[in-house]
Amino acid sequence: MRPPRRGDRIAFDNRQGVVVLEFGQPQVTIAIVFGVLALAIAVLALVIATHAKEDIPYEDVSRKGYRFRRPWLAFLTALLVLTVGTSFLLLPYASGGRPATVVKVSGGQFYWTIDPAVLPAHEKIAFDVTSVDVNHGFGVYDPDGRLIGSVQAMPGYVNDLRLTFDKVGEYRIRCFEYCGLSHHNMIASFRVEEGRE
Ligand SMILES: [Cu+2]
Repeated sequence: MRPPRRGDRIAFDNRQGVVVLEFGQPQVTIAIVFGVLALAIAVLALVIATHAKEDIPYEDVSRKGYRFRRPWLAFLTALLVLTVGTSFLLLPYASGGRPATVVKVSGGQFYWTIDPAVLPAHEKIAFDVTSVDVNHGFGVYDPDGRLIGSVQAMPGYVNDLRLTFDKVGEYRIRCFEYCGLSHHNMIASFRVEEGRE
């Protein structure tokens, strides 16, 4: 196989963890909405610029503007309370009792220890994550290579990550925090199996 040259197309394999943007994904929707809004604002500015004929007294403009300010402030306040309030319901922090299965995870330069390394499917599992030296990042990938959870592994602290696995198979761990020369080699795995034992 010849070495790649400029202008070559590089084919990414989706299973390698590279996400291909497609319609229906939130990033694409956000890009379209943002683009349409930006275009609308640009057209509005153009219309205003071409239709402006003469100066309007400042008092006329400010009177109209101030009438609008109070309801606008009320609207923004309501929106803020609603969005912040809703986000509190969706906080991804551990809640409820301690799950039956607790996995001890420890990161070190440059390895992971995971005990136990075979876990039951369909039940909540607590990962007690810590580090023996520097900060590491505990990132969990499902058998399809999708990131499903992560938490910092910090020396002197135990961080609690709770996950429920619905797919059986091999789950991969990758380090998420640059921790030294062999950081990229900090790959480990555990298995998820149907039922207990
Ligand atoms: Cu690392």
